[in-house]
Amino acid sequence: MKEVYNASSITVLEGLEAVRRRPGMYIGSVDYRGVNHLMYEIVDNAVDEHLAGFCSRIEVTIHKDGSATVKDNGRGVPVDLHEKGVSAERVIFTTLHAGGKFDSNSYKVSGGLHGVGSSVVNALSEWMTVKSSVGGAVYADRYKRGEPDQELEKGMIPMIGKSKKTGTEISFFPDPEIFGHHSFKASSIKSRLHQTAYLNPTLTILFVNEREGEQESLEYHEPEGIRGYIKELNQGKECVTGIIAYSGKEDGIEVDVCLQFTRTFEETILGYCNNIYTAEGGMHLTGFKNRFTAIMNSYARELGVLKEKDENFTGADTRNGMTAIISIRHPDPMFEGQTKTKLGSADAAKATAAVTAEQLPVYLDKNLDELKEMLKCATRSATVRKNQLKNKENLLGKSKYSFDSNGKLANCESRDASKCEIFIVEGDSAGGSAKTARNRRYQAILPIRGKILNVEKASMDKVLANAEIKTMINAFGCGFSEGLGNDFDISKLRYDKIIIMADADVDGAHISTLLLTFFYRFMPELISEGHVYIAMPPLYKTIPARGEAEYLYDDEALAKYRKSHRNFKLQRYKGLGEMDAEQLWETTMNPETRLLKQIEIDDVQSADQLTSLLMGTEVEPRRNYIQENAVYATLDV
Ligand code: TSJ
Repeated sequence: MKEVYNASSITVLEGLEAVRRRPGMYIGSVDYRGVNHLMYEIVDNAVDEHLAGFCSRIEVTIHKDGSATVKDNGRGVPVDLHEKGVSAERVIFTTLHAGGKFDSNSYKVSGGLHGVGSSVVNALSEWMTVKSSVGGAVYADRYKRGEPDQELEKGMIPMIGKSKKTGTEISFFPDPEIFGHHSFKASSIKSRLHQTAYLNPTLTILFVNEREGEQESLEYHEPEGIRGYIKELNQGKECVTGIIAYSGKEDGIEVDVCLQFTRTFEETILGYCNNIYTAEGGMHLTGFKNRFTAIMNSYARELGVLKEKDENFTGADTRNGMTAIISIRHPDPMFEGQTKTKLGSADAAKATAAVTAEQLPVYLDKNLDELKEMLKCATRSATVRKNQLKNKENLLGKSKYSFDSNGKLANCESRDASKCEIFIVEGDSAGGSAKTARNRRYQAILPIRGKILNVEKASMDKVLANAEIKTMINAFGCGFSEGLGNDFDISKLRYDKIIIMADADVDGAHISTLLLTFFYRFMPELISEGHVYIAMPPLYKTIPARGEAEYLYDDEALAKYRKSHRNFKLQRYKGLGEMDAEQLWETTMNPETRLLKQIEIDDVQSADQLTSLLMGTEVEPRRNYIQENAVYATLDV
């Protein structure tokens, strides 16, 4: 072996070993989400350089071979000699948690793995190359599975050229020994890059995908900032106010707030701290919400919307219909919670409250009509809330514990929830076949007809009055939650898997989207805990003169099959209803052979994308999902 290590490299190797031995500890998981994590960590370092004020452009490329390159026009990773006479670059890429030591800016600003660092990505990459352009020269270094792959002269990494520009270019290949066949999921990367662009209005991010069948090049630049993000979030909804935006600084904490009310019963508040999405919320949201409630109640009394005898609006009342983004920059944030995505710093609450108290009334005093619309939203919520208990009793009634409200559910025999599945099947005909085909011990069938109500548009009362939805709530057994109350208890869920089974056409995709929207709004834990799946029925069955029949899932697979087979009959399935019970079992229900797509929150968040994905207009992404989830399918036994 080459002697490329000095005395301190033993601990370095131990560190990298630890990362490779327990990758989940550092990046969460080793499926495509882990692969994407690597990308985010690298990109976040470039975003930090932007936040430090030295980088305006980041280019992200996914290459044909599955590697990636991230390039910025910042100052370039430092290459000068550092401790023990080794280039700073070496230390950065081989030492766990090296990041902070090199940060000259006052705070660690970006997100990702909260500074776990480029050395983790390096350790989990089959290879990584680093190019740093600084001081008129370009320097290059390379690694294999985190270990340096070239010798240094006097501790310096070699100069490979000259450049008037500065910047950093990192390429890496996620190690198949760690990630198996999993690869980057472009849709998630794109949505995250777009989000980063919204949060950094002077940054431009270029995304290039060179992978076969996915080729595209996109530029994200959002000079309107989070205001533009609110526009995107509220696209297609009826807005009852303009976009209310204000900013301020308190105790060294910068606060940006943007909000708008829509005519819905939804509350969507996204919080960020130093560009990190705080999925579990935290103090910045608490401060904003508390002050917002107080301000609205005080206006409501002033304007006579609430009379003396009336109770105050609840916080949830005042946020009914609100879409908001609260983004703060904190010099030393404290993250808590299960996934370290909850902001614990108490001074953040003080800051968002103070800035809101100072700025929001300035806008509302000037826009009285919008204020009145906001108070109407609160009033509607209060009315529903007051009727809610009564409504719930009336609508779900005593049938809450009886299993089926309209007799269509064919339940399974087992009461062992960990083994039970429920198929929600589009159409009575397919529902009938599914009932015949199923393993009745563990598989329940709930046929639904036509299109269930669109819960994004309908009001609470209507949603709860809908027969299909009532049946689902009753069947699942775990209640539901919504903006105005929370009865949901996932421990009561009667099925481990909720499997949506719809045709691979426009209508089928629409039904799936509506169902997912319903789960997302009213039982989000079902999705976040991984209980929701979509069955992927095949489009074709080939029956060759010799050899075994095969099921094909898209046109591309058929084209490929045609190349290697001549003499065969082809059966095309137009819909689930056309399959007999045996075919339905074999292709779509048998845990040994079926393909399931496990739904994740980010699939549902971009419902538009989901619809086109499910419709199969984009063949390649659909096939990727199927391949990705072929693993789930085989693990599904
Ligand atoms: F993750 C990573 F380390 F691999 C990485 C770092 C990846 C990418 C795409 C970019 C970067 C990066 C790091 N871009 N820019 C920098 N900047 C610095 O590391 C840097 C440069 C100069 C100074 C200074 O104080 O002079 C300080 C820093 C942190």
